Amino acid sequence: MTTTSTAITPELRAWIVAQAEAGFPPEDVLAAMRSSGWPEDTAIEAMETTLTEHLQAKGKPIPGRALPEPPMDEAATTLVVGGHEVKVLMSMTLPRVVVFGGLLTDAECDELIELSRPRLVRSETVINETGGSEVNTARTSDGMFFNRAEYPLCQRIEQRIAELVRWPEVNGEGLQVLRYRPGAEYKPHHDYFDPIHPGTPTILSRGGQRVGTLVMYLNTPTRGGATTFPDVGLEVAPVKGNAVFFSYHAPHVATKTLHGGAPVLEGEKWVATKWLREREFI
Ligand code: PD2
Ligand code: ZN
Repeated sequence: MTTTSTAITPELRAWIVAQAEAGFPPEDVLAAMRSSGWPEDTAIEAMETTLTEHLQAKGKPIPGRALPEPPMDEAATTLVVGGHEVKVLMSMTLPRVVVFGGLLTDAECDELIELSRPRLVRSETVINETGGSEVNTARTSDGMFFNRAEYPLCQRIEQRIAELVRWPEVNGEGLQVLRYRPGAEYKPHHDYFDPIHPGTPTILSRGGQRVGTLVMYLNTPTRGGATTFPDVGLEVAPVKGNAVFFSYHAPHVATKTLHGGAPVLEGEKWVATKWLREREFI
């Protein structure tokens, strides 16, 4: 890779952004850069880097950048993934949220619970300064991570998810299982990693940003435990086998993907979470 970043001075960056915001097409901006002596490859890379960073900082989508997204274009009420029927129960555009019915069978939910139960430990949250993790009162569940494809069950679910949201299986983190006891909750947060935190580059070195989340409900608590989206007043009821999917095109509040797990009031709540990264998660 060429290292043009040192050549992109603040003045050049400001000029490229000003041209784009004034509505000049990229070809014209490139032509102007070429005629002031920039080699074509360097000019293209400088433009791409500058405009991507600029859009990302403003929380705007980057044209041409793909996101996980279910095949909703046909407005079908049922999606068939790997021979398994999944219902579309609700969808919205901002935040991008889709609620699925029957993503997991009762037997799959029960098996995930039993495989995870002996490995549960108090859940931790990321330490922003270092990229490490620690116990935090904002998250009072117990949890564990499976490795990707650790059991045939995990692999089957991972394949189904990959097909459902059209995102490579290898870009997924291993499944996380959480158990919330009565009173336990997960206070509202974003699942992406905030670029302002010093620990973020370490986290991003394994597959880049998170771009999507799927929370799958493994049981139905008697009361409480909804997944909430406070920016838009949405509450998704935790119903065994159902799942809520949401995607975020940038690590930015403009995605309106602030979400939380409301306190469980009666019974337990079990979920499995699948986080999707930009690239292969190693
Ligand atoms: O359990 C939930 O509803 C929930 C809410 C918010 C899970 C997550 N976030 C998560 O696993 O990121
Ligand atoms: Zn979350």
